Order: sequence, then C-alpha cells, then structure tokens
Amino acid sequence: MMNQSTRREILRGSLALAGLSVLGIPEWALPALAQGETVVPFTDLPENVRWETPPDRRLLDVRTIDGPFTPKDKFATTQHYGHPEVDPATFKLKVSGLVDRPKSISLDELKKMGSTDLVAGFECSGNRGPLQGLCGNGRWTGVPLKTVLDAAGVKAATREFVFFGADHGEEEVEWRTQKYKVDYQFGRSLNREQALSGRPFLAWALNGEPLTRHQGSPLRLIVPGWYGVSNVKWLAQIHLQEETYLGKYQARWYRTFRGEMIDGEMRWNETAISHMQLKSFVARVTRNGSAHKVTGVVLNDGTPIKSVEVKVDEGPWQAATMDPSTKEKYGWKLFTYTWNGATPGAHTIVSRVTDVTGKVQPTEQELESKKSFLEQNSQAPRKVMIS
Ligand SMILES: Nc1nc2c(c(=O)[nH]1)N[C@H]1C(S)=C(S)[C@@H](COP(=O)(O)O)O[C@H]1N2
Ligand SMILES: [Mo]
Repeated sequence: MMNQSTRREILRGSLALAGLSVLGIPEWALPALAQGETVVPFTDLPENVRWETPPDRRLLDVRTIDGPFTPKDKFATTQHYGHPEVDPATFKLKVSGLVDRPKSISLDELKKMGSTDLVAGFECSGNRGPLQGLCGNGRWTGVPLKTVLDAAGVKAATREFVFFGADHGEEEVEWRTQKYKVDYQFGRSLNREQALSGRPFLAWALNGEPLTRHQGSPLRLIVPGWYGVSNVKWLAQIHLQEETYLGKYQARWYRTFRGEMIDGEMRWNETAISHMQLKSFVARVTRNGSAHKVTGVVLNDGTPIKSVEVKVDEGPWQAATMDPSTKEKYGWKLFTYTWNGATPGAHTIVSRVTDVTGKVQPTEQELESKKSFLEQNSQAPRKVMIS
C-alpha cells in the first residue's frame, strides 16, 4: 500500500493535469483513503480472482480507485489477438477509399494537425459484477478524427468508416455449412453521422504519457461515450466506403441478443454494441473508527446525471454525493455515501443512478429479456460483513 503523502501527491498531480484547482474541492469528497480509513472486505468476491493474465489481460481492482484518473499501470486491458508491436518512429496511419486525397500520416504529422485533451470513461461491454474490473477513466491526448478526415476530403458517397487495427489472427469463419480458416484483422466501423460528429478522437497519449503497447501504441481511436470495443487500438488504417462493414467484431461478436416488447408483442433481435448503458456500482466500503463510507462509480454515454442513490439491506434509497473532481461530460463519475449506523453482521449494499432524461439504472429483473451478457448495466448488490 502507498503511504498517504504519496497518494495525495498523485491525486494532486492528476487534478492539476485536469486543470482543476485543488482549492475549492472538499478533501472529504476525494476517493483516496483518509488517515485511519480501512477497506471493509467484500464477502461476495470470487475466490482466486485473476486480476492479471499476462501479458494480455488485466482487470482494475475497483477497491483501489484513488483519484479521478486510472493510472496506466492499473488501466484494464483486453483484446482478441494479443499485442502487436508497432514502431512509433516508422508508423503511418493510412486513410484510404472514398477520399479526395488518400493519406499516409506519420505520428509527427498527426501531432502537427492539432493536439487536444479528452477525458473519457472506459468500459468494456463485457464488464459486469461483482468485479466490474474492465473499466477506468483516462485523459487522452490526440486529435479529433474529423480533423484528419477533413484533411483527406470525405467524398459525398461515403457512408461507412472502417477502422482496422494492426492486429490479426487465425479465425475459423462459419458460413452456412462451410468453414473457412483465414488470417482475420480486427476491424470496427462508424457510420457517417458518428464519424463526422466531431466526437471520435485519435489518441496517442493517456494521462500525459505515450500509449503503452497494451493500450494500443502508437495510436488508437476513442469514441467517447461508447463501449470499449469501439476504441480500436494499434489503429493502422481508416477506410471509407459506401457499403456497411460487417466484419466479425462489428457484426457478429459484439451483439446483444434481446427481446423487446413492440405493441404488446415480444420481438427478438440482435442489437449492435454502441453507446454505454447507464450504470453505477459500489466500488468499496471503508471504515474510519465507527463511521462507514461507500464509494462508487457511474459510467454512461455522457448524458448528464441527475442522482445516485444507495440502499443498505431493505432500507430506503438514500442520496449519494457526486465527487466534485469528476465532472467531465464523458468521464466516469465517482460518488460517496456516508453509511450511518452500520451494525455488526452481514449487509447488502446497492447503488442506482438516474440521468436527467429520467432513465433509471434497471434492476437485474428488469433486464431479464436481455439474454446475452454484454451491456450488463443492472443494479449490482454487494455483500460486506461489518465486524
Ligand atoms: N485493435 C484492437 N482494438 C481493440 C480490441 C482488439 O482486440 N483489437 N479490443 C477492443 C475491446 S473489446 C476493448 S474492451 C478495448 C480494450 O482496451 P484497453 O486494453 O485499453 O482497456 O479495446 C478495444 N479495441
Ligand atoms: Mo471489450
């Protein structure tokens, strides 16, 4: 465990980076552990959790969140074909297809096209309880996708923007009764409206440092407010075309199988993984003397949040406090709740978030007609034992 002053420094550093003043932010609201504060163990944590599966996969232990931004060595990571090695010095981003000026752009040239920051919460569509470890929050540095597309000149016929990573691997693709073994690339796409909205971002740095290899060095796409899979790492090529892109990771793997009531009839469908569903979860419970505190996380597509509430056992929903250091539109939001009168014994704690449109985070029961496990945004009860 870090000592308190190191933690404070890191916290202060990340706040300064965010352009926020440390003055004016009440110390109590920050998520770092205070002097004398200890973590109350969850009793529903699975045994033998594999936080890291080197070199490809890492989960964030959400109990250790100690600031608005997730440090690079804690940032969750997952991908399909391992980590390709791309040399930033010789790297060129290709822009091809329906453009006036096909491009091959080096990292230095990209940086000269503009350099801005974007705070974006991050969540893999497969993230779910009880661990909720495939999430994080980053301050990305890069250039808006639209700047690069404008430089290439998007032709009027373009409807689809395909993003290919440098990574690929052997896949057996089934087509009706046939099977084909091929070397498949990782690819995702955005439609014209999404691609030219000004929101998608090409990032070369996270929290002020060049992307690490697992984060997609040297360049990745970030689609703020969308699930992790849209954020194509090791971005190698942007290809503009008229027809819809139906590659494996666009049209097949990242789908949700769900039923929807339409005019009183259940209609079964498969929907694409796109924007993040409204979610909150309890990240940790702490104790300081006889006082208990619940700290949690909100992730969504950037729609402003109206409230977060916490419920202990069968008690009433009670308002939680939003952390003032997490106010960015697309960033995750942290919240705290002071749990008064915690009695010794087993307890269940759950949170729910409501956005300004009146959308409420659903219960597990309300999500019943969503069959496949992606987009699991239901309220997630956690169990603790107070001694
Ligand atoms: N090139 C490439 N990009 C990718 C993937 C991949 O397999 N290849 N996986 C996606 C998925 S499913 C997720 S959740 C995020 C993970 O990003 P991270 O490792 O930075 O957390 O990357 C996305 N981008
Ligand atoms: Mo993912």
